[in-house]
Amino acid sequence: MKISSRITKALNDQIAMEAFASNYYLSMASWCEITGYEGAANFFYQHGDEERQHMLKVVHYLNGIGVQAVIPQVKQPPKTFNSLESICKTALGNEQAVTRSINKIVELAQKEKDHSTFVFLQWFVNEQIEEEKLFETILQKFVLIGRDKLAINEIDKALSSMATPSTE
Ligand code: OFO
Repeated sequence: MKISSRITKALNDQIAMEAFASNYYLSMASWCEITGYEGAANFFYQHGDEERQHMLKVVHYLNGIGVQAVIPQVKQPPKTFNSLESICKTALGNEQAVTRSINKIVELAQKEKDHSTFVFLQWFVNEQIEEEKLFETILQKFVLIGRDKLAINEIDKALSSMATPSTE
């Protein structure tokens, strides 16, 4: 099957974006672990694994249609963060950027009548709705529970229970 060079490039860029997201969550997890936020560390380690699965989905899609995927160099994410809340805000902002990127490829696939890529991307469209909702829900907890030490401890525990192993 043939897909255009523009779509090939966009999908390879998406591989790089998912790889960076995976590394970014890994850095967040590592900071949480060293800072003593055990629950949040679990959550972000697991989320980093999920992003790697997203990256692999695109790799397999391209290879499956006979277009060799480009495995990117991964940029270094920030090493330190200000607080658990600021991490979650950054995560939401990053997810919104991923949503914009997916939407752009969907629009390109529509424009080029590339039905295969269009259908492939539907999973990502739905996933991004979930991803944004997830971080909005977590951020709401800071408003509802608070930001003092006890509240942060509660939120850390809540994050741990949200760290379910991914099936995707
Ligand atoms: Fe890949 O969903 Fe988050 O970024």
